[in-house]
Amino acid sequence: MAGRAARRGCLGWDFSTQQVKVVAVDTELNVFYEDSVHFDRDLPAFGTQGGVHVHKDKLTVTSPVLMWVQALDLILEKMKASGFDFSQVLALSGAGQQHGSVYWRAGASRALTSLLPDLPLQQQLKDCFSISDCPVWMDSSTTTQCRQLEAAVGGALALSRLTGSRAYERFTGNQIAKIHQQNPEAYSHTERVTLVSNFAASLFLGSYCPIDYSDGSGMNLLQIQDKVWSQACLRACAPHLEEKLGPPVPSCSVVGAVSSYYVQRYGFPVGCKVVAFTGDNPASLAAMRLEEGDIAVSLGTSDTLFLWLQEPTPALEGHIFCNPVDPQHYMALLCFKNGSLMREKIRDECASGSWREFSKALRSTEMGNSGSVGFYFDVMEITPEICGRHRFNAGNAEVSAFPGDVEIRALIEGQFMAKRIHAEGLGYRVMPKTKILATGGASHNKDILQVLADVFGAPVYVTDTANSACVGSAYRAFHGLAGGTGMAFSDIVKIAPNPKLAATPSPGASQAYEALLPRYAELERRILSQALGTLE
Ligand code: 5FX
Repeated sequence: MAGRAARRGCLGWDFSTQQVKVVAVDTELNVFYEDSVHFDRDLPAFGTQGGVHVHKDKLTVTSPVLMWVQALDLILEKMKASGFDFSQVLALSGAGQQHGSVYWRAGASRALTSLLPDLPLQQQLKDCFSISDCPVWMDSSTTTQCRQLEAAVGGALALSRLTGSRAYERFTGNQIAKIHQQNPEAYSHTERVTLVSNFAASLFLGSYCPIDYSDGSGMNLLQIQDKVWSQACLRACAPHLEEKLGPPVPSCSVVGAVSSYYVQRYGFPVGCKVVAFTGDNPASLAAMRLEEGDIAVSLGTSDTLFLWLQEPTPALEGHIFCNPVDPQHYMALLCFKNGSLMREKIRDECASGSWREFSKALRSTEMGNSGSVGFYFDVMEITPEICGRHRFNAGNAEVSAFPGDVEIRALIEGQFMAKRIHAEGLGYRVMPKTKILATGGASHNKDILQVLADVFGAPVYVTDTANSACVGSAYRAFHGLAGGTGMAFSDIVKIAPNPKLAATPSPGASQAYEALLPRYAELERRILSQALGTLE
């Protein structure tokens, strides 16, 4: 314990959907302490499932704000009880589930700035919120508000060009609009609206912390190029919103020092810096140390792509956020719903449920699958909005079935071609220095990763992303400590352990996919237009 207690470092927090987590990272960038408070298990009085309440309409999903406050009390007490030496904390930062919003009642600022060190936060902040159940990212009840917002700015694409995304139900502007429309009194009694990320940062600062550019990009309110609130979007969502949000700040800003509450109650050093908190996805990008031209692929239940972009072209799908570690650049997020569940289904159907057989099929078939292309969307896909299975032979004729090994390669090639095509649709280009970072269940399968390397024509590395939002937050705290905007993040994190190389492109890969990629894109358009019934 003594050795651990003496380590100087930064804390990285994650206020995620199901728990609050913290890691402590030392100056060599090694994680030396981890702790968590799990909402359902450790705070059962709030009665959440998976950290949320799903309401009767099945669309409204909220979390109690006081559960988050109490979780912070609890985790700090746990750390203290375990002997964690807060006096060695140089700086802290954190992440929050994206899009969720917290409504601070008029007068809350006073309570926040005058916290008494002998009482828990929860006791002192219990009357500080005008809405007790905060809408979170799983909420999808704001379709009306989405259409209103898009109409107000000239359509979905116009909104995407302005804010990085078309209107999404979970995006905060639409959530705020719903609260203003359905609960105008609570809205008018709100002096400040924060995201989950800057709500958590405000607890540490003991005053309102600004929204950072990167998490602010998940609101349908921020002009991602100019980094200012869009007056048209603010107007369309709710009155007096600009003053309730406060001006946004670069993600690597030092926003102040921890409140004296933490100094006196837990022994944090006076002046311990707080670096702006951001969203969990931007924080994970920081943990993976993505750089320009890199792409991270999380191969889980659904597949997610993070991209580092210099010049984004916002589209009707995916999200462009301001980059959390470099304010001149951007990141993109793309979700593909048919990920591992689809791979497992085809494994069961075509490889007797065996990954070994599945891999054998990938090895025994050729890059490009002799022209056979497949789309496998058993559940309605997000990117693009297509459902069903569609198979095409080399002559672009739709066929009803493929031999098992062809089916397996068509699935994996199709999944990765879709990722490349949709990433390119947002302005991404593979560069000579591009790295692909793979994480998640399927990243353990070398043969799947080989197809990924071949389709993108870039080396694939595997990386462990356990606690990535926390670790990325701790890295960001070091970055803020070293000067933030004036210092390259990559210089700060270069001593962190490197990801492991798992696959390099096979000879001839770029030729094999050069022709196949546009064909895949064309066939996708064909299926989409058939689905829309617009094909003559
Ligand atoms: C991203 O847009 C999301 O909605 C989720 O990944 C949340 O950030 C999860 F916390």
